[in-house]
Amino acid sequence: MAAAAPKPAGAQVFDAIIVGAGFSGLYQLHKLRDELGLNVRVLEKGDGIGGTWFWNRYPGARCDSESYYYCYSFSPEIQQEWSWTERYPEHPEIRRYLDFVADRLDLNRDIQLSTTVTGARFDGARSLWTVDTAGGERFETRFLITAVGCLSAANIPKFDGLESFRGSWYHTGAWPREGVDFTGKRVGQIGTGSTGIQAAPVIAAEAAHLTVFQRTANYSIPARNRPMTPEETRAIKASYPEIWEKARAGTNGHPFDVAARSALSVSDEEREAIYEQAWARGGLRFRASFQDILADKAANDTASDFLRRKIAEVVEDPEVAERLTPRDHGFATKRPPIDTAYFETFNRDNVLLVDLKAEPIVAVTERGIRTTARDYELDIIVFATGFDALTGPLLALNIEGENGLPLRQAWAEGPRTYLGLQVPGFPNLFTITGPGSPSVLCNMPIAIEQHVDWITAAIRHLREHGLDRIEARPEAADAWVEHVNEAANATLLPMAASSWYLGANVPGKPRVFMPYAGGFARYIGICNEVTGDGYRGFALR
Ligand code: N01
Repeated sequence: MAAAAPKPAGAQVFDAIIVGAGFSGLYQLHKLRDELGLNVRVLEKGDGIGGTWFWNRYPGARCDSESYYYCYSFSPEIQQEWSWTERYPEHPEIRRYLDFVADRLDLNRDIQLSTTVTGARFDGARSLWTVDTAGGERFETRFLITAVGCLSAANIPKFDGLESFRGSWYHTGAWPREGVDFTGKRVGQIGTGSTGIQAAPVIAAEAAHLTVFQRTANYSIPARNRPMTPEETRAIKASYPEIWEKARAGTNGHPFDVAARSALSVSDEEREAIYEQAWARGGLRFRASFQDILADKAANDTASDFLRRKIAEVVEDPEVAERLTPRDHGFATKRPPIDTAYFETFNRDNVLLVDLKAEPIVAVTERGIRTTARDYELDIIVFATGFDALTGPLLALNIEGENGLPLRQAWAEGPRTYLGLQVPGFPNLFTITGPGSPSVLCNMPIAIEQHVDWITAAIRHLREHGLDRIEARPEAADAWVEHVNEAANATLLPMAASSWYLGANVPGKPRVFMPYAGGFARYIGICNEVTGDGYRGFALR
């Protein structure tokens, strides 16, 4: 390491600044501080740790991955000491888990809460990042690591008249800590993605009336949540090494196999029985029923048809069932939600479905929502309208790289990264689960761990070789972006025109398929190869 340059008055100097104290920031702090001995500060916007789970406290918020593998794998002690209570953890339990980990590893002393990063600039002459915060603090650091999550910049559609609404409104991703009392209220919920599908049944049970404003009908698989039994927990704890091995060897970082058979290789009766079994078991594993559900349109049609029939079976009013039935995209080409009694909710007397394709929203008024057909009077509006995914949280940091190049300008045509880890022109900036990495197509904690381990090893390498800088080469990033596109195009994923994977949910956002769809195991292999080949595609000096 070169000697630290003199600091400007007032700047606090660290070896590494990590932005965000969710799953990724906590683990990155542990690795850099406790393994490499660096002087590290985590800057966190919230007044508590937890990242995604700090902000997403909406009714019904629960992880879609199963609890026993939606957690860290790096510490055998932690996984033996912690026990999950339910098949899918609810948001408070995930926060309790992260608090437990933070206490266990004594992380809190290096986390600065209520600190919003407003800008970061790279000083090429000194190979240092300057980081500014909303509170007027300035930090200097060799390494800047974003741990801001992929789904943390709320997408609040710009409806005319929202400011005139006399009731209250909330975005699910910035839910008030104290909760929202729906008792006796007329509630309007916009959005039927994974979040809206979790929230609607819970809101409907509490509110006087719920109107669900749906733009795109969605598939959903029952979660079939239940308490964990002590026997299950014991068996899981005894087999963690195999569980993690399987998760790393798979496509999506989940510890289950995708069946090797094609949906088209079995008889209609056999296929139906397989889908019925997967439906009864519940959860994201439904898409592992056949290996070609996301690769072959005809195979995908069999799953989509099965799920459409299920909607018709569950929803009593055939017209409502038809409006709830997705016809414009195949199952799992958008992130598949899982639910607890979502379709059943539309059988309730106090729930109304509004099809925004038939009657788009014109404006929010003082009294509610106006569509092209009529006015809906509401006391509360819930925006379950998703996020400016992957790029949004990074662009919000106002990062400027070498020669003052704003990240926003570098990404004007869409994100350009090498391995989703680094951006050319932004030395020593690492983006945990950045665009171009498996990230949101994966079980997040294990994808995060792989990135953090890679970043830690790269920084260790620099230090051991007396180097200051690592930077993605432009030609390596170009080749990677091309590979990310090829990987997406080898699947049916780009077919869903309204998918947030493509940025299609945010008006004006470049339409680029952002996560790496080539599979987690393959991605790990590529990262390891790059390292083994002397950090191929990175410039080190
Ligand atoms: O967001 P979404 P989400 N007018 O973008 C609609 C993760 N997650 O928060 O499809 C009207 O999927 C939009 O309509 P359309 C998971 O990865 C995880 O639900 O764009 N409607 C859609 O219906 C998930 O995929 C978990 O036509 C508008 C909805 O709002 C990701 O987060 C739980 C609109 C947004 O759906 C995001 O899910 C929940 C407009 N102007 C989420 N703009 C767990 O694991 C948007 N919509 C716990």
